[in-house]
Amino acid sequence: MSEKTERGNGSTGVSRRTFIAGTGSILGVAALAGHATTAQAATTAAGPIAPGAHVPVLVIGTGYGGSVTALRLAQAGVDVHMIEMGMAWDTPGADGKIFANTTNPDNRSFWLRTKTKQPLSNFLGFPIDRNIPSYTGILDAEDFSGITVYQGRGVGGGSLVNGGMAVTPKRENFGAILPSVNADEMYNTYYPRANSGLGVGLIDPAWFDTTDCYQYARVGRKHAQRSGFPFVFVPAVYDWDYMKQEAAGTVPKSALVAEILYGNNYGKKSLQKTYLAQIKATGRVTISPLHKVTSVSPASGGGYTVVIDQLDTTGATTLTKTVVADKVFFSAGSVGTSKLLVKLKATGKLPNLNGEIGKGWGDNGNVMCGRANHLWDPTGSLQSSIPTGGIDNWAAGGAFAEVAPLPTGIETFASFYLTITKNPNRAQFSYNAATGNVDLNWQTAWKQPSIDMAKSIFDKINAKEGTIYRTDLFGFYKIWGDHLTYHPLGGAILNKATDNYGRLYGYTGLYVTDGSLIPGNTSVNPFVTITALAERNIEKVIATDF
Ligand code: FAE
Repeated sequence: MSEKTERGNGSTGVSRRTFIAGTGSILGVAALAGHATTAQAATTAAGPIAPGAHVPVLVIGTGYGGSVTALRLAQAGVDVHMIEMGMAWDTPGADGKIFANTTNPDNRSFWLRTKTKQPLSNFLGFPIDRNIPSYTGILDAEDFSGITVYQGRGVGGGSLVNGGMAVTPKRENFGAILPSVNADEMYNTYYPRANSGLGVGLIDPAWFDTTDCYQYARVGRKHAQRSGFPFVFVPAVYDWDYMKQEAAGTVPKSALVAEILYGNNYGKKSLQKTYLAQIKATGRVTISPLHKVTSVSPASGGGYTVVIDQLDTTGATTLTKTVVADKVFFSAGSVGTSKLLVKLKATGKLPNLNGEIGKGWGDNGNVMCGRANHLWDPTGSLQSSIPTGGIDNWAAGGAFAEVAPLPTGIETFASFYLTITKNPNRAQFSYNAATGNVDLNWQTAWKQPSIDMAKSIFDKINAKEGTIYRTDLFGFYKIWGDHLTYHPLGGAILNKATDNYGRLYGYTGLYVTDGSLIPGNTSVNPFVTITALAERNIEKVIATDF
């Protein structure tokens, strides 16, 4: 058994250990969280993947698609190696916390940036980004020509950084989300399995109605309902009992001290506490953090040659490893998987991938805005970082708006929203031979349909309430946050680039399991659908391909 500890060069001196080395580090996270996980004693005893290794299954990425895949394979008796470019996030920094706070970003906050790139970039018109030491931090703000795509980096993928909103789409919308998938199977079997595996739960409505920390959401509900829009409670993967204890002051706080975007130290049930804890308990899975897959190609004796760069916390490659895997699962997220596949096809490593690779990418119609409320409508200086309600105008206006927090610690009189819209625009990834990079041809102007759909809600609310849009949150006199997405989807669409279960066309033993399978929109927040689809696909693949 090997254990490896690397000390970062950043100000907090965060270190990381391989989660698979039998260190009990996931249990350590649970202990910090002050509540139990499903993890049993660690039985796996292995370090990062060894150069020259020959493994039965290699999974690229440790987000939702990758974690579901690895767990179900391991439970079926298959040994799995997971490769993750980000850090393990299992060891506290000098401040005693694993994750940095949103209001005080440090080196842990961003993936290889010297200045933060906060989604909400301004306050009162002034830029709020600040310099930080470059480090393999947790949130990647990946810039393409017309859009910045936010993604989680580390063991747990997007579950480390996201808002935890765990939404199953309405059944009547499912046919437009995944047209080739049997909806009965999804709603009877795989959505329930995903919700249970993720630990999804709903806030106690009575507590919602009285607690200070959801004053902002109650104002959002009041304004929605006065304009005739349905307000719906949104389930989440937060331990709601823990949040009540946070409010009572009896446990260390995370949602109630604005932890979001850069990780959550206690109450959120990220994959570390759910699927990854179960994975650890199987004893059949090893995870190599700070390892980045750069190439996959057919091996001469069968299977696939996989090239992996081992990184240090400056992002530099310290060792390049070549291994062979009988089967490879691409679970690097919509952007990560699409970039890999597009490059591998264009550079002749996987030339038989079909012409659908890189196509059908969408932003889930994300657009942000704020509204300025009257002085008699305060939204509260204490705001839980976990959103718990939304305004549903999907059928009439193509928009589902989360009532989001603005947890600044002071009264802002602002209502803030992330709206998911039925934006029809789809972009394509393509290989740029001159730079060696993969580009995305999204254009900022393609957000206009999203803005129009969001306005179907907020123009009406503003008219009813006699209020106006905030113009100071995304620049100087700029209403719409139309430069970003949190929800990248597509690039290797199910039943187009792959068969109807994620097997890549053109090769045997190559699979896609993540958000790149979904054609650009889920009508709600995507991770429950990504998880449920991965559950469905891996069940079929285990039954037929192993
Ligand atoms: P993902 O979770 O991104 O995992 C992919 C993993 O692969 C990452 O850990 C990568 O570091 C790793 N990787 C990439 N390339 C490589 C490579 N070459 N070699 C090795 N490893 C690699 O993929 N969704 C919701 O449903 N509700 C929310 O409330 C919500 N809030 C969000 C808030 C923020 C700020 C962000 C950024 C996202 C949010 N999302 C939310 C989106 C959600 O986290 C996202 O859809 C899923 O994480 C995507 O899951 P995948 O399995 O596709």
